[in-house]
Amino acid sequence: MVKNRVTEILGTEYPLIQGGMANIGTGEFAAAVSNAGALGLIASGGMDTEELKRNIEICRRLTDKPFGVNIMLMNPEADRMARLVIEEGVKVVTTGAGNPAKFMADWKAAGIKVIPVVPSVALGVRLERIGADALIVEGTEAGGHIGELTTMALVPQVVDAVKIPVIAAGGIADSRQLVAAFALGAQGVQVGTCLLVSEECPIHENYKKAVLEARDTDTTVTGRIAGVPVRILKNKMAREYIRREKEGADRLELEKYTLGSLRRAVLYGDVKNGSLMAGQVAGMCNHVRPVAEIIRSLFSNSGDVLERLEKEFNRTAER
Ligand code: TUI
Repeated sequence: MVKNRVTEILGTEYPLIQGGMANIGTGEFAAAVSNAGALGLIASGGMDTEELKRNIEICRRLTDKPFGVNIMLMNPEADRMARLVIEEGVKVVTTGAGNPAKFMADWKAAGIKVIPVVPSVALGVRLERIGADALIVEGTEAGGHIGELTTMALVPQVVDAVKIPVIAAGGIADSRQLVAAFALGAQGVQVGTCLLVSEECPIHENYKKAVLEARDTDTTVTGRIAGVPVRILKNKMAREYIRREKEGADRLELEKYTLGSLRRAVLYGDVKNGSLMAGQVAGMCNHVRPVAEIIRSLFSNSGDVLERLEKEFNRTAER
């Protein structure tokens, strides 16, 4: 059992946050994650403000445990959503795909715990200065919209630059990676891909099957040229996107194409023309299990990892 600054901030049993996966993090799914002892997140990316409000209501009906809302800052309704989370008394807000600075003062005044995703030291330092309670430091191994740096390189650099707790994301699907994240100085983790293959995850069965069958090299990054890098499973859509991009399609057109195609994958299981967002750990997510079991085993197996490390290091010292 881990009790630390992150569980304190989140009010959860485990220092673990569900990634804010657009079109996937519904009120129902967030409640399943919260009921398992972690922080479920309602992902507003791909929703409008009314849908977000409905999903908050659904989540509240299904759990009395803490949950949060992820505001995807590229969402055209981000401003309205920023006000809604205050009106609704949401306790934890995470942000992604941009700089949430303009919302910070209002959120802090409302007593919200604000945990932005940052892809760099500079943004982390800036957001700590204006009141962030913790940072989710996400490496490029993650699925969806990503930064340039790896979890391994970025997490310790942010840890050294800030005083607030760091939550590592990107490349975490089992206890070895969980322990590694803590070894880098993180005090919590955010996971997404390993929850895609949970029983409760509301993605279409075809999407789930594609993640279950994916190998280590099966993700690729679209949107690098347009400046909106998004990690997805390789398929016809990925090839088509990269072709359009090379032909000079503009950023707005590509963004619309991606979000529309994410919905095609999540809701209709179109694994050819849909955008199957997933992280590099997809290759090790091979079994469908209940959310509670996935989360429990991440932490309960960490004892074995630590024991092995201890032995390994002692043996090395004896030589
Ligand atoms: O946001 C994510 N992952 C996402 S959002 C999403 S929906 C989408 N669909 C199509 C195009 C774009 C988005 C799918 N996956 N993760 C958190 C994250 N945030 N990763 C990287 C960042 C980030 C990038 C730049 C955060 C801040 C940032 O700041 C730039 C600035 O303005 O300083």
